[in-house]
Amino acid sequence: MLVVHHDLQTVPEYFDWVTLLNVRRIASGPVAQVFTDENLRQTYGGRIAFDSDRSGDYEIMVVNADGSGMTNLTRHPAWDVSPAWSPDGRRIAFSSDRDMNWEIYVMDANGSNLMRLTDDPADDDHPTWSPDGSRLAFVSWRTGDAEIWIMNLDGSGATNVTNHPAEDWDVVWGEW
Ligand SMILES: [Ca+2]
Ligand SMILES: [Ca+2]
Repeated sequence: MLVVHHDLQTVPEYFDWVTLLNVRRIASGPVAQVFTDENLRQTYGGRIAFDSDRSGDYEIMVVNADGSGMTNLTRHPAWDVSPAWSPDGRRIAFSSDRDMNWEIYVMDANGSNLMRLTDDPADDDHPTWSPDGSRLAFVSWRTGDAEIWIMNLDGSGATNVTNHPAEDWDVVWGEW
C-alpha cells in the first residue's frame, strides 16, 4: 500500500497503483482512476459549510478549506442556519424560518434545487444525514418539547425516535 499526496498526480508515470486515505481508504487503483475530483474532495476535506450573519441575517456560506471561494448559498432575508453536508458532498441540508416557522430544507451544494422537507407549525431544526444519505435526523418541537425525528429525503415517513418528556438535542448519526 502506498499513501501519496495529491501533488504526485503530476507525475503519474512513476506510479502504477496508488491509495488515497482519510481515516479509511478512499480509493485504490491506477492514478487516473484514483485522482478524481470526488476522491480528492473526500481526502482533503473539500469545502466547509457554516452559517453567518455577516450580511445582516444568517445565511448558509461555503468556503474552501484554504479560505478561498467564499460563497453565500441562500441570500434570503430570513435566518438560514445549521448546514449539514450529505455524505456524498452533493447536497446541504439546513434549517430556515423563511416560511414563518423553522423548517428543514435541502439544496444542492451550489445552492440550486432548494426543497422544503418539513411542513409543520412546530419548529424543525438541526438536520443531520444518515451515513447512507437516504434520510435526515432533526430536532422537532411538534410534540411540545424537543425530540429527535427521522424522515426520508422527500420529507415523508417522519418518525419521533426519542419520545421523552425531557428535551432531546444535538443529534449525530454515526455509522456502525
Ligand atoms: Ca438568510
Ligand atoms: Ca416547522
